[in-house]
Amino acid sequence: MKRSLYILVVCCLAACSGGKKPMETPRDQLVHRLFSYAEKGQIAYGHQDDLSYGHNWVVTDWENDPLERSDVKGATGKYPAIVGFDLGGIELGSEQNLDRVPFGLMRKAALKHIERGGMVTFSWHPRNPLTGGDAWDISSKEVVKSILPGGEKNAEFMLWLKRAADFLESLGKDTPLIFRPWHENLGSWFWWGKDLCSNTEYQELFRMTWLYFTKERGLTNILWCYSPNGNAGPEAYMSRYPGDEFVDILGIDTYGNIRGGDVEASRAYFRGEITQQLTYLTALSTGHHKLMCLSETGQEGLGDPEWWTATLEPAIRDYSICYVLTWRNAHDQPGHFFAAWEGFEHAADMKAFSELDNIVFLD
Ligand code: BMA
Repeated sequence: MKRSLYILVVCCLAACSGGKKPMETPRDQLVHRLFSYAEKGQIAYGHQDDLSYGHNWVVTDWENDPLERSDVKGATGKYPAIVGFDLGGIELGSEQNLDRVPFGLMRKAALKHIERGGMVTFSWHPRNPLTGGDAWDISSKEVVKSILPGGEKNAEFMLWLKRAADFLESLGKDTPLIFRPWHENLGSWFWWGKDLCSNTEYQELFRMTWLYFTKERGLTNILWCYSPNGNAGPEAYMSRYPGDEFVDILGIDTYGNIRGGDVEASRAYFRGEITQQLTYLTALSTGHHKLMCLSETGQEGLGDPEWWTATLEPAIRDYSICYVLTWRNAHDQPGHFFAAWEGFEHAADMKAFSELDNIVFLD
């Protein structure tokens, strides 16, 4: 479904909720901000870990660092509208996450970005609670079952949820944020993935997480994003959907790496994939009255010189996604980056993207 119909539905929903105007919470403000992008045909741009490190730098003395550095700012002159962070490691009470970002820095960077007028989103790659391995340890199909109520690891896992909730709560209960747990659930590379637990077990895990954060901890400032890998199609997408009560944003993760060294063919392939996936996501988000986003994307290494303006933007411009987030620029893996930086040979293309009327950066 194209933008005009989507907007009509969203406006009707807004009108129907008329009558007495309740006080707008910071969470409501974030919802309205995201919906207003859809209304205006705009898409907010986000980058994972943007303020904590970049392609060849890392914040070390975070307590004193002004957190002004950003690869995206270096390339475009502007900060991204959204910054993504990952909680992986918080469950063990670690000082830093799986990518060695101190949680103190994460908290400071998230609050700083919000103070600048930006938005924040959190993903989570927790360790495997049954085997002790990492999020990618798929050696057992019993993991989700073991952490659900009645399972041998339930009590321990509730402590993991507590630690994650403690961290998010430390940002302030009035701080609106997006939380995107249990992502890419239709592939089988995480312990909560497709072949690793049943649909029902997955749904119970998502709901249990939501219930703990929302009802037990009162973290009603959170917008919940459900973000499967998008290539599995609409039936699969909904087969693990936890339910409308537990989700605010429908997301998909889809990457566009260069295939077989052929830039043109890769562009066509990515555009085809995005068209197919955002078409069904539009229908679902309209039907379920949800926001939608491209929760993770990017081309590792940006070998397509015009990835931003000739590949990404043409692929997404006709869809009312409220944001698109590209993945991280690792400081310790030279080829693992998804945004330009100052001095990168194709940086001008990302700058041109940042100047488009329909793409929102932080001014
Ligand atoms: C993956 C890679 C890993 C990283 C993980 C969590 O996609 O970037 O290097 O540890 O995300 O951020």
